[in-house]
Amino acid sequence: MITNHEIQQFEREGVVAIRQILSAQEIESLKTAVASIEDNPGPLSIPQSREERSKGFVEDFRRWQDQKPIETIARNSSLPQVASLLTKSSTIRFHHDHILVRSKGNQQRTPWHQDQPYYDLNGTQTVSFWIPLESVPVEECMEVVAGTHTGSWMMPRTFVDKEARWFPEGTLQEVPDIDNDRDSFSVRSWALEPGDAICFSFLSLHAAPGSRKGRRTVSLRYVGDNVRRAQRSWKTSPPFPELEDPVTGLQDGEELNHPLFPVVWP
Ligand SMILES: O=C(O)CCC(=O)C(=O)O
Repeated sequence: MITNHEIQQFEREGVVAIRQILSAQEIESLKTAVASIEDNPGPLSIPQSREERSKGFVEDFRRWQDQKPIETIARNSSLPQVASLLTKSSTIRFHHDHILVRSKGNQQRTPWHQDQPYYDLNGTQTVSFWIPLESVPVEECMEVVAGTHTGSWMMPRTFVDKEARWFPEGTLQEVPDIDNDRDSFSVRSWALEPGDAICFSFLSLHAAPGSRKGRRTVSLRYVGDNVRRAQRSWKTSPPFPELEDPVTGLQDGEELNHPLFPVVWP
C-alpha cells in the first residue's frame, strides 16, 4: 500500500505522491459526489453568487456530512491507514473535506499558502490527500515546497485581496516570493492519474495553477494523536461554529474528541 521509502520521504519533505491509493470505483463515486455538490452548493461554498460561480472556479467544504461517497472514502478507503503510517500516529481522525472545481480553461491560481494557519488547531501529525478526479499534467499539478512542514507558520491571507483576516498583521512571517526565486526552493509536483494522490502536511507551503482542460479535486484532511483545538477569536476557514457551544463544543487545548472529527483509524 505504501513503502518505507514513501514514509521517509513524507517525514523528510512533508510531501509525497502515492500512486493508485484509491480504486477506479472509489474515484467514480467521488465524481458522483462532486457532480452533486456542483449542482447543490453547500452553505460554506465559495463563491456564493451564481454570477461568480459561472466564472468557473468553485470550492466547497465539509460535504462529507451530506455526501455519502465522501464519508465512505474518508472512513473506509486505504486513506486512514496511510494517514496513520505517514504521520506515525496510532489514531487518526478525519478533519474535513475540501472540494475544488475548475472548469475548462479556468486560469485562477491558488496562491502559495500553508493550510494550518487558517484552521483552529495545533499539532504536527497532520496530512491532506489532494485527489484529482481526472489525469493532471505536471504543469497543471499542485506544487508543494519540500521541507516547509517543519518550519514557521506563515501569514494566512485572503487569496484575492491579500487581507490578513486571521492572524493580526505583523504577527507571522510573510510567505516568500517563491515564483520569482524558484531556484532557492525545492518545489515538488507530479503528473498524476486518477487514483493517485499528493499527501502533504497542513504546514507544507503549496500552490496550484489554473487548468486548460478543467480540474476537479477532492482534498481529504486527517489529524493524529498530537493535534489539539486552538480556540480562535476569528472565523476560521472552514469555520467550525459547533465547537463554540459551551456544552458540546471543545475548549482550547482539548483533543478533537467531537462527532465532527470521527476516529477513522484503527
Ligand atoms: O487545488 C488547488 O487549487 C489548491 C488545493 C489546496 O490548496 C489544498 O488542497 O489545500
